[in-house]
Amino acid sequence: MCTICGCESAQHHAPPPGDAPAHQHGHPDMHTRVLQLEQDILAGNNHVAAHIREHLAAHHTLALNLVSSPGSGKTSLLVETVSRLKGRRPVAVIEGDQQTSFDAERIRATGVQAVQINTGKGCHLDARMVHDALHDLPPLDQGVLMIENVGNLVCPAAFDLGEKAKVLVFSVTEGEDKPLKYPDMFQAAGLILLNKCDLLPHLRFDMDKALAFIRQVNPGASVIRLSATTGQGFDDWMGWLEQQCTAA
Ligand SMILES: Nc1nc2c(ncn2[C@@H]2O[C@H](COP(=O)(O)OP(=O)(O)OP(=O)(O)O)[C@@H](O)[C@H]2O)c(=O)[nH]1
Ligand SMILES: [Mg+2]
Repeated sequence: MCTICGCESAQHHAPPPGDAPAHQHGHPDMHTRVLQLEQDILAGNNHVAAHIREHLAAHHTLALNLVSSPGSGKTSLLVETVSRLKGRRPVAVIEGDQQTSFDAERIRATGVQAVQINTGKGCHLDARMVHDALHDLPPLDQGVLMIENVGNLVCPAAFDLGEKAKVLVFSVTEGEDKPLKYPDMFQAAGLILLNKCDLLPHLRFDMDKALAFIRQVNPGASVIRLSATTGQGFDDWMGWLEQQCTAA
């Protein structure tokens, strides 16, 4: 575990370029032991994630892991999405934040069930947390489980939560350079939702450059441009969801 932020991700322990390995602190065996610990943590996480995936497959439930930097619009997107889904399919949300139940309350206001996980000093959800939260939800046969991860473009990339895909919410207010600055997260994403497109007229956001950067790190990723505020692009997003549900 990282003593800086409490995170268990391997990324934190990568040596800075041209520098001594992070966390080595002059002890020859320390780096080896840290790497071994990370491998054990990730192996343990993957074991629980595989169990979750089996459980969800048995119920034909589509699970998506929403990741982004803080404030990109994950909860806003989910509020609009679950409002459209409810009544058509069983749907529930697991919310991850370091503190507060604000996001779960926003989901519950739509009439959809939500479980809030507070990670405290942790900067991402792990499979054990999702596993425990599933005990507080009914089975979602032929339905959808949305998992909103902690806002963070680094650590959540490394942790499998048993989801079908990671959906990356990338808002146009963040700048077009993010795919190259945080390539692990953009590589891990099966779908990228380019959010806050209603603000494009007010921003200097180079759309062509952003799309080229996404292609550079993840040539196979689908990209949907939308706005959680105006609903533009939601037909494409709901269509993608429906396809995934059918496949599940
Ligand atoms: N203009 C505009 N604002 C948006 C859009 N989506 C979200 N916002 C605003 O962006 C802010 C953050 O939205 P949230 O949905 O809370 O973002 P989040 O990713 O869930 O944030 P964290 O959970 O804290 O990481 C809020 O003020 C939203 O109203 C959008 O499509 N357009
Ligand atoms: Mg949120």
